[in-house]
Amino acid sequence: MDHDRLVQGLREVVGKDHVLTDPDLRSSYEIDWLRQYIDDTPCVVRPHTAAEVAGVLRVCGEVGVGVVPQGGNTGLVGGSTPRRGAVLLSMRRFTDLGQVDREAHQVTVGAGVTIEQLQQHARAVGLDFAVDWGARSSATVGGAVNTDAGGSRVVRLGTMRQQVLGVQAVLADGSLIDELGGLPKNTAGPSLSHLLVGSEGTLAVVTAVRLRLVPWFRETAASLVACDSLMHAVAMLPRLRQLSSLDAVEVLLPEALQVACKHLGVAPPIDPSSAGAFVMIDCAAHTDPGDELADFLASEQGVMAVGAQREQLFLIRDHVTIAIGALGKPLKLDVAVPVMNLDRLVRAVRSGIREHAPGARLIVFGHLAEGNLHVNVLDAGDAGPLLKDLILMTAIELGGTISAEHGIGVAKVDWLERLHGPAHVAALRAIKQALDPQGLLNPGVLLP
Ligand code: 2HG
Ligand code: ZN
Repeated sequence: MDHDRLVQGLREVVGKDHVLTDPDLRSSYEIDWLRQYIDDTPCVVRPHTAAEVAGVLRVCGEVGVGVVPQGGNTGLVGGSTPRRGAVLLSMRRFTDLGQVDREAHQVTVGAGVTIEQLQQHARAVGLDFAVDWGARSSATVGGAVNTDAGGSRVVRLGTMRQQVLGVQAVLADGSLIDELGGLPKNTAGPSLSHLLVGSEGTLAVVTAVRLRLVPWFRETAASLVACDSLMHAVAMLPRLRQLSSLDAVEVLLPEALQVACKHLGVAPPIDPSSAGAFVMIDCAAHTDPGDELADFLASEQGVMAVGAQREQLFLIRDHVTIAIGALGKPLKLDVAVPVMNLDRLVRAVRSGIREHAPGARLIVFGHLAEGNLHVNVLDAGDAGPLLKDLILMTAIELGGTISAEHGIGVAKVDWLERLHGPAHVAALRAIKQALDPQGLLNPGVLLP
């Protein structure tokens, strides 16, 4: 690779202030927030228009160097940190917040807008954005589109895929796709925008997104419910789903509740060892949903609802990842299975750990309604790779997936074909080859 030609070419496209070659300036882009994935990049380039992205791709194509797009750098699977000498393409300058279209309940925003900025922008006119999770203040819309982010409100409002009406994106050859028209009905052929949702930066660079907005439910009521087992928690779902104000159903197994409270230095709302699973139910509506939630809790046999402030519950929930990260580098997996199989999944994981890494610490939490568990194993030692395979293969065998919301990144490429089968992966490969024959975009991610 001709380093000088690369840097000079990129400077001509974005200006010299936006090509960072100094190691001190590059360093925060070269490592993810949980310090799991680290590598060097020759430079960080920070365009701020789609035309500049096209210019960056042209220069990188000419020099023959890959491009890793990065948003808020909150990913958990190594999908947006540099590798293989690729240029790091930071999308954080795409911060345009379009005017909210109140008639259509839609807005167009730049890929570098954070989820929190988007929520605030929508709330300023009485609307809201549907997808929400703990990293909202750093995670960007572009990253969320590329991973098909989910978070806590999927039970009511769906994942990122259901919010995206269309995208503007630059293809590897520098051409532009523009589907920002926002038509809810448009059957003129397959949607290229939706092909890009979940494509993890391997097919195009998303620069702007047209998004659906939802009503802002200002009245809320939440409860932490202690269940004797995970099975019992799952058994609540049919009746829970009947609640018209149901907004989120999160689950924390005792260890998760314990580590988050300890990290925050707060007393747990209930003794973590007193139950087998804790379910956080969040209700939201235009009028106080407290009665609806209270009626549900009163009629549900054998559960104990803990009186706690909603803010406190969310604080605890949003800190589980950070608390685990402070204890070490976990084996971190994001799997989902049909809810009826959740208990079998956890049993298999526990027995695998007992057999192969008895000293390891298992911390499980996640999104109950989607059967999505975050399986974190601390101190797995040499058994890490074996446990990873065991957990991912168990999820597949139970009819589930190896990634529910974090993506494949570099962490799970080896399991993609085992999940989808050869025909599916061959089709994905053919699409990649057609759109990015040089393999410029996010090399090493998603496809084996
Ligand atoms: C969450 O639900 C995130 O908080 C992070 O998806 C999950 O740390 C994890 O494993
Ligand atoms: Zn999650």
